[in-house]
Amino acid sequence: MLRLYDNHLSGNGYKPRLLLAHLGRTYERIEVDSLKGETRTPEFLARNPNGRIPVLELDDSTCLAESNAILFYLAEGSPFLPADRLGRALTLQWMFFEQYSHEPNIAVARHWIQHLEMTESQRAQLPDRQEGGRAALAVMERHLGESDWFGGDAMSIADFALYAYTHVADEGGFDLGDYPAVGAWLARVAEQPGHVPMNPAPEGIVNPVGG
Ligand SMILES: N[C@@H](CCC(=O)N[C@@H](CS)C(=O)NCC(=O)O)C(=O)O
Repeated sequence: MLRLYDNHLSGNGYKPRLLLAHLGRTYERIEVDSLKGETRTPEFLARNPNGRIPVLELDDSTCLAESNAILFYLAEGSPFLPADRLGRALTLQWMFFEQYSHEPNIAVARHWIQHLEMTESQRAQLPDRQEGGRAALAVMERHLGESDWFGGDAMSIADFALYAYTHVADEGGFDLGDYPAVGAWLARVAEQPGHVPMNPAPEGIVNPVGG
């Protein structure tokens, strides 16, 4: 059975949880608490030398890290990964945008504000991160003025990748009211059959066969 090493507060962990829910795949969910050092133990580093969740462990014990690589792996052959060459490349384009321009600003601002006692250095960097986050939201707003989805004509893993931290961006000090097309897209993603919320994330076996 697939096993997902995850943390219930993590948007990066939510990405595969959301896709697995849409796919109706059974998996075992293991909660890992980085604040207790559980991502840096020798056992965990053997699964991901980069010491971060999410990690997907396959039936043969192969471990796959990086949320967007996990999405790409799981979506193969499903409607959430376009079949055509350009559609796949556009999907990846938005997933790389998420990792370079969106997550390091929006997720990091949220993490600092919500889950940590900020250090002086983090407090000093926060306005720059928030400015970078607003720039990323503006890029999304512009795209959504012309298209309902990221990466193609239908919802794809690019939408899951971007949804994870956009829908909680207010927790990082972002006002989503400034981005009406982003707000409409968030509602569109959330109303799709198979959607699950980020919290509370279930523990143990999820989507059991016949369950
Ligand atoms: N680029 C990675 C980022 C993963 C990441 O930053 N994970 C955080 C939780 S959201 C983590 O495990 N941090 C624990 C640590 O740094 O020890 C991905 O998309 O999976």
